[in-house]
Amino acid sequence: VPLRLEDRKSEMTNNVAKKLVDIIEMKKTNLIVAADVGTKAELLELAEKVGDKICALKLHIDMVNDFDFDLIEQLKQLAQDHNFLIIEDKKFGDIGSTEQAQYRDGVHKIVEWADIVTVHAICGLESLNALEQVAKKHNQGPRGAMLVVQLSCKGNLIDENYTQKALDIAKQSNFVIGVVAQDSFDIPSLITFTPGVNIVDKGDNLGQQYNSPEHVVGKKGADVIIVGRAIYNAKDQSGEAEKYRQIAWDVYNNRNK
Ligand code: 6AU
Repeated sequence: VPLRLEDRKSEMTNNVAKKLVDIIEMKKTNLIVAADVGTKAELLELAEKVGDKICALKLHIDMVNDFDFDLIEQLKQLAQDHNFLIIEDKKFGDIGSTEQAQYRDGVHKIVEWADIVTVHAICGLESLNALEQVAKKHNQGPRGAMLVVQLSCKGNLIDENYTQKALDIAKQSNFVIGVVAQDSFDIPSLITFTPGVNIVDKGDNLGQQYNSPEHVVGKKGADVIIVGRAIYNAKDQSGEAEKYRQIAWDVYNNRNK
C-alpha cells in the first residue's frame, strides 16, 4: 500500500507535483475529470460544474471544434477560481525535435497554459528532456509530465518489460511527476494516475476497460483516478463528480489505516 501523497511530498522534486499534492489535500479530492467534449461551451460548463470536486481537469484540446484562446483564458480563470490544475493529454510520442515544436507551437501552444502534459515513454529519456527544455525556456510557471507506462485498452502492446523500462525513465527525469498506469509501483516520488474508471460499465465497445474506484485506489494503489464519460455524460455532472470524489477519497484515506 503506497503512503499518502503528503507523506511522499518530501521525495518529490517537481513543483507541479507539490502543487498538485497540496490541492489534493486541501480540497480532499484525488479525482481528475477527463473533459473529452467537443465544444468550448460544453468544456467551460463542465469545468464550472466539476471545478470544486477535482484536483485537475484533463483535456484533449485537439477535440474542441471551436478552439480559440478565449477558451484558454476562461479555463485558466476557472482553474484559478476553483483551484485545479490543467492537464493536456497530448501523449507526446516522437523525436525530441518534433515534440518540442508540438509542445510550443501550432494552433494550441500547449506549453503556455498546460501545467501538465502526458508523454509516452516509447521515445526515451532524451525526448522527455526535449520537452523539459521547452518548458524551462518558456518559463510560464511550473511544468510537469505524466509518463504513460501502462494502458487501459484491450490488446495494447505494453508488457512488463516495457513498463519497467518506462519506470526507469520516469525516475531519471525531474520533469516527470508521475505515471499513467493500471498498477502502482512503490516509487514514492511518483504519483500514480489511473484512467479506465467507471462504477457502472465494464468497458465500451472500442477496447476501453473499466474498473471501480475501490479496485484501482484500494487494491491497485492508484493515488488519483481519471474519469471521463461516467461524469461528463451524466445528467447531473456535478453530482456524479461528487460521487466519484467521495468514493475515491474515502478509499484513499482508509487504505493507510
Ligand atoms: O473515462 P473515459 O473512458 O471516458 O476516459 C478515459 C480518459 C480518456 C483517455 O484518453 C484517457 O483517460 N486514458 C489514458 C490517459 C489519461 O492517458 C490512458 C489510458 O491507458 N487509458 C485512458 O483511457 O481521456
